[in-house]
Amino acid sequence: MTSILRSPQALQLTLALIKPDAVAHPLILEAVHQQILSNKFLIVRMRELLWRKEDCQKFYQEHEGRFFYQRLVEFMASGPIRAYILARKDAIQLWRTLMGPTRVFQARHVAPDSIRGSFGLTDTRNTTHGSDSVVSASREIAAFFPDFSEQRWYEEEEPQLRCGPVRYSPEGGIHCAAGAGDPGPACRRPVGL
Ligand code: 3AN
Repeated sequence: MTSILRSPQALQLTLALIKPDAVAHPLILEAVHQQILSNKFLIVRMRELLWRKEDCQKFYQEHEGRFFYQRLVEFMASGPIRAYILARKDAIQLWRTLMGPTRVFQARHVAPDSIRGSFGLTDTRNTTHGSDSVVSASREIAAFFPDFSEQRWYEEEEPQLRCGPVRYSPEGGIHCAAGAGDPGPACRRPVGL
């Protein structure tokens, strides 16, 4: 973890995943992407990947032994997923609110317009994942984006993104600071689709 002091205004980072049930459906995938944009998240990085079962097991190890663990691990390795680093003020809490409750029946009941309330199929196939704390966001971002340095991002990109102007690239699906002549590392780096 970085030890740099952050302004109270600093953007917060979170890891968001779109799970195989949603990536398999282009309209749902696009709808979730649009929810990210319309809720004013900045997309810092994005990639699509196939997850190996061992990586799923490691990621979800806190749930090892629970009745749904095996099912969850098999499912998450069953098809492509999309991973995002999202930035926003209170990104962690806001993304979790947008996702809705873990259990789809509950999501449909108490948060029918949430992502899981709208698109979730079952408690396992529940469309999205989001980090639940600053510590887990750092760990999860590092798991999916090993080349991403949170410290460097806070030093170099965060101030520009926070103070704007910001440009969204529909081709790359990410936001970049648009002020300087140089588009910044996020825009220079090819998106791993
Ligand atoms: P969340 O993703 O809402 O933070 P966690 O971290 O408790 O929820 O659970 C991780 C994942 O495990 C969930 N997204 C869901 O796919 C699966 N899961 C959690 N609880 C259940 C359950 N009772 N039945 C089936 N799958 C579950």
